[in-house]
Amino acid sequence: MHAWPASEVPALPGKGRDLRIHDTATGGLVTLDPGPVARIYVCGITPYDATHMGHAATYNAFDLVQRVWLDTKRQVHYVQNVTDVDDPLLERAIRDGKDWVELAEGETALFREDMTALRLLPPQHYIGAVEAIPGIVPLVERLRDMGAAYELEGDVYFSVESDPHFGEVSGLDAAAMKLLSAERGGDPERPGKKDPLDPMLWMAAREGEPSWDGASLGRGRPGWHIECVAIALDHLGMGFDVQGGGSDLAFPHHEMGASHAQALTGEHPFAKAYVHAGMVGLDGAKMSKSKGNLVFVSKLRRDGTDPAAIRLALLANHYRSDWEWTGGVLTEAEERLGRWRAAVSRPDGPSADALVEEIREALADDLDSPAALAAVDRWAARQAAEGGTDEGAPGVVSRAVDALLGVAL
Ligand code: 5CA
Ligand code: ZN
Repeated sequence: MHAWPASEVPALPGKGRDLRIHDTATGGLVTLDPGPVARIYVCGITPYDATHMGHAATYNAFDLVQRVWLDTKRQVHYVQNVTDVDDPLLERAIRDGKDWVELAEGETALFREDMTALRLLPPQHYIGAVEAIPGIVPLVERLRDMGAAYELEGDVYFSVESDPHFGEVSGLDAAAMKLLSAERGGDPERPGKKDPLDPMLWMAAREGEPSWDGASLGRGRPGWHIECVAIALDHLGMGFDVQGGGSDLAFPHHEMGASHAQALTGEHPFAKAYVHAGMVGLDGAKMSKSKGNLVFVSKLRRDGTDPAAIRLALLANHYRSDWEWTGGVLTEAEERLGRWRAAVSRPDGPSADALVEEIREALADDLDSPAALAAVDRWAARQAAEGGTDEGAPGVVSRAVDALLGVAL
């Protein structure tokens, strides 16, 4: 699949700091030490509804990871998937009397537009589940042939006990895992499974549902976790730097994905850090397509909201916190954008050298974007109150805000 156009990232003088970030698997902060090419996989959307503020917040967090890396003069190899066939997508297509392919293509196109408007950097590889099927089938066959997977009434399940590291990503106990598995696409109650937590790798063709040639597996479609594993292994290999997504993906999705990959390769770990963004809520509940309590990026854009203000609203919250979207969050962001634009539109101002370092330091410290915004606020306030004589300063601030925060002033 094609991704979306990249907005240019201005190079800044000097060099950024190495990123220290919270890793779910260790439960603490880790300083990442990527090679000259940092490798990141971020789970993409299931395209059955438009991009909401929760999605945008999560993708914003991983965009910051890349901007910090780029500022350390590394290249970034970024891979994202699109879950363009799965139960929720097929269910929504039936509910709305739509063709599932058209639904997926339409929502993916809208997602690309939203990402472009928000200036979120595109992945180099943007891969759909359907196009990944030829790579998924041999992985499932291999897991089965090595005894890490088994068949149940034509479906194929992964055996979680085949990975000695199973459980290390989320750190949850069996009871918590069982609960979350039932809530998030698993089927712990299905009779005949070796372990209630075992996730499906390949689902045999069902009447009235799309299916593909699965060679020795028979016709069917892939399970959710193996989709991301096949794409990540194909484009990044084992031991890549960051696996990213919202906190609702820590279990089962990232736990199972890590186990699939570790069982397949005998290597550990799948990713060096598992990074999870908090959940954005609306009216006291997690914003979700299934609940329908959504604020869409595309709707705000249609209503004339400046995408830079949407982006500032996301940045005003720390990526790991759970927060509520309100009209007030957006109004505050619009006011801030106005102040910043006024401050950089003057021909000179107070020196911005210290400011660039403050933004760098804030972001390198577990992506503390609220602290970065506060630093720019202080410079803008000084500019408004007393101005300055540094002719380069407004340009430096514009470029730093663009390069490090993705906001065009
Ligand atoms: N296609 C799978 C991943 S392979 C999926 O989870 N798709 S999704 O469309 O449901 O979510 C896309 C991303 O947005 C995931 O990282 C998910 O954790 C994140 N996300 C979903 N809802 C919210 C929310 N309310 N707040 C923050 N992030 C969210
Ligand atoms: Zn995924």
